[in-house]
Order: sequence, then structure tokens, then C-alpha cells
Amino acid sequence: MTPPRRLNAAAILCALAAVAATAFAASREPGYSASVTPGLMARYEQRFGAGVRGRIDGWKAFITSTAGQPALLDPVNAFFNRVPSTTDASIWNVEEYWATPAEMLSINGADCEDYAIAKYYALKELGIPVNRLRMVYAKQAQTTEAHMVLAYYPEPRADPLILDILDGTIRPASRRPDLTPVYSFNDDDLLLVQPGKASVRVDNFSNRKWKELLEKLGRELAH
Ligand SMILES: [Ca+2]
Repeated sequence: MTPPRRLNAAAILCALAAVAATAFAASREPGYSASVTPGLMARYEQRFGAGVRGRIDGWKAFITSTAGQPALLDPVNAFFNRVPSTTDASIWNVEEYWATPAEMLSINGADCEDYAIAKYYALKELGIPVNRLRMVYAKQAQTTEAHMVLAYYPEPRADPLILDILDGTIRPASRRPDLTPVYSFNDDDLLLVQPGKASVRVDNFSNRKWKELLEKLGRELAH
């Protein structure tokens, strides 16, 4: 009678493994801390050097400990704003590079859009609906340069709250006169901002940097 019991045990283990694999697969979304596999971690350690594992593990622990908390914006904003601010030219050797959250933490440096992207995916991972989040490309008055921030909409037509690296305090957009939005986007669409008029929705928008970022996130998932 022993062989049948072994078969039953093996069958149960297989079933449990299948359930676990299904649960893991369900949590694997682009840009999420939970999606960083040991294989990707090892690859980024090799590419970016010492410290990667600690920072990625810190990100995973932050998401786990923050999930379910009543306030998510302040901790997410503060967590990513601790990454040293730099330029794409100095760390990526290109003028403009949109890093994935895992890349940003691995290389331990970021500029404006990298912060906005990382906060966007962290808030999504923490359960914020994507229709409340928009990355906003704006002109910034002091620098006169293009700048990107993350906007959170408590309600669809509300004055959004701005998560930014230049101003670490989250303020309503109406209290950020230094920012002049040009366009905003999320997974769903892109809105062109027209001064004094309603924004125009652009369907099937094509933003080359966003497209490249999504492709990189897809490749990260393959590890
Ligand atoms: Ca960048």
C-alpha cells in the first residue's frame, strides 16, 4: 500500500506547486517590486555592482510594509525621493533615459521622470487605480526646463496632488504655479493640455520613451 500513498503525496505536492506558481504569476506585473525575480536581481547585481540586492530588498520590504496603510502618497514620495538626484548623462551616458524602477534603484540615481515612473508603479502595486494617476510633463519656471511629476487625483476632476523631487512636500497642483503642464499620460491615454480649454485626449498615443520603457519592463518580467 506504500506506493499509492507516495503517489498521492506526489500528486498533492504537484498541485500545491501549481497553485503557488499561479499565485506568483498573478502578482507579476511590469514595474512591481514583487516581479523582481532572483534571476533579475543577479543580473542587475552583475551590471550595477554592490548594493543592488539591499536596495531591491528594501523596495520589496517597503511595499510589503506599506500595503494596506491608510496613507500611501507620503511614504511612496519619501521612499523614492531618497534616491540621489542626478542626470541621465552622468549615469546612463545618454541625454534622456527613462529607467524602470528596478534600474533606478539598482544604479541608485535618478532624474525627474525616473522618480515619477517609480512612484507611479509603486502606487499601482499598492492598489491605487490607474485612472487616479497621471505622469505630467511640464515646464518648470525656475529651471525653465522640461520636468516630469506624478499627479494623483482623489476624484476624477479634482485638483490633483503633485509628487515631485524638486518639492518634497505633496501639494495640490493649484499651489504649484511653477509648473505649467504640457501633457499627461498613464497606461490608458495621453491628454494634451490646452491653456484655458479642456484637455484633448489622444487615443493610441505613441510616446517613444514610454514605449521603450514598457518594452524594458516586459524584458524584466521575462527573467
Ligand atoms: Ca531618467
